[in-house]
Amino acid sequence: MAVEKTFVMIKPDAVKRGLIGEIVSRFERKGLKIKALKMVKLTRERAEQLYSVHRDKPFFNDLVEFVTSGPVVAMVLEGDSAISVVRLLIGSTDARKAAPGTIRGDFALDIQENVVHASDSPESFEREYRVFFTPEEIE
Ligand code: FUP
Repeated sequence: MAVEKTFVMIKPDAVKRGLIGEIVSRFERKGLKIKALKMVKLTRERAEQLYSVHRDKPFFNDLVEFVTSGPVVAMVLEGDSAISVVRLLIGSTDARKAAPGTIRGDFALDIQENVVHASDSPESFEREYRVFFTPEEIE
């Protein structure tokens, strides 16, 4: 058993639609532990830092505009194989193709406004959580 931490962000579309409770509840019901959680409005600089791997992509500017369009909810979750388990729970990036029963599959119909973000590797977790939290805050 490998206990891991992962970073999740509920995006502005889901916050505006009143889905925070529903989404947090799915992670809790799965058995993941909430180590830290906060609601904030991202600055442009922090959004660019979060999505730095996509800096050269054609959708980068739109993506930064979208994630700064309203508050987001950032959290660190912990559990056995948390990174891959959370990726399974959220479903495919393109919500039109996300399986029913997944968060994106149940609540979204778009590749950009896809409700939630989650780290895809231990390396992205280490980089992404630091956009919102200090190491002491997630102990
Ligand atoms: P994911 O890890 O599932 O969030 O997916 P990616 O890292 O591939 O993409 C990051 C974000 O870029 C997605 F949440 C949405 C956005 N995106 C677009 O807006 N257009 C695209 O064609 C691909 C991704």
